[in-house]
Amino acid sequence: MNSIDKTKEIYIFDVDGTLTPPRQTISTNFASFFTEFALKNQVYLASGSDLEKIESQLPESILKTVHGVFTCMGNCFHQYGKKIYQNDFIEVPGLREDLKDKVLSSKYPKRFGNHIEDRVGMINFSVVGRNADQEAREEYSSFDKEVNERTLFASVLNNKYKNKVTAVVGGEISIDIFNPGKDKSQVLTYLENNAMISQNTVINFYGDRTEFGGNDFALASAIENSQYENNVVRVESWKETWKKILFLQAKKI
Ligand code: M1P
Repeated sequence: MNSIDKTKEIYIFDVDGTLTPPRQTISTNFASFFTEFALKNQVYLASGSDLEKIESQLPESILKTVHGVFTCMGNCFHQYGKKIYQNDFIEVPGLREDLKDKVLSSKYPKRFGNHIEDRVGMINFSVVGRNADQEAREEYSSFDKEVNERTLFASVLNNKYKNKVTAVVGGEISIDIFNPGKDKSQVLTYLENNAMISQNTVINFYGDRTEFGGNDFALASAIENSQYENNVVRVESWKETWKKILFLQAKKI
């Protein structure tokens, strides 16, 4: 972690799809660039994933330099190597049965196991299964793009369990499920409640799923509707994130 006091401007980055391809390691060149960037700026990470996965994707140079890592949709926060808080998921009767039924009923033909992954304050659900290898991920992702399975199933859950759970799409093969409000908007709430930002702070947020129904949407809209000057940047990939950071830096010179 660096100790620059730059409460005037902060940067929040999603991880999968924004700094790395989903569940893959960050590119070496981008990692060097991003480490330098994090040394000079106040940077936070905000992922749907858990710390163990993020640690396998990003080098220590980044994880030690950033000001904090929000994981599991903001249900857990790590700073200076310590866990600062975590929320529990409140179970909803019938939900797990519906997830199991979906694994059985989906028209996608292959299953690789680990379909319902419990994380801090949330569940990550995948029809193809989290044990799918890269080839199987890509195959499922093409199927999902054609039939929109994840978005449709997330809507089914959101209708059926209104006020009890929210389901959103992130990454390539899964959906994130949590209790209402226990989404990435918790990042902004935490920074505000702990005086980590001030009235004059400019908040920059980079995410690949900032659209409605995506797992960056809640944070993107909380920032956009806040009192703070902000830039919410939607990207298609880590390469675009890199380009957009460079563009922003060029504008500031
Ligand atoms: O950030 C959202 C999700 O990104 C990845 O999703 P998938 O495995 O579907 O590609 C994973 O990191 C997942 O854990 C995370 O919730």
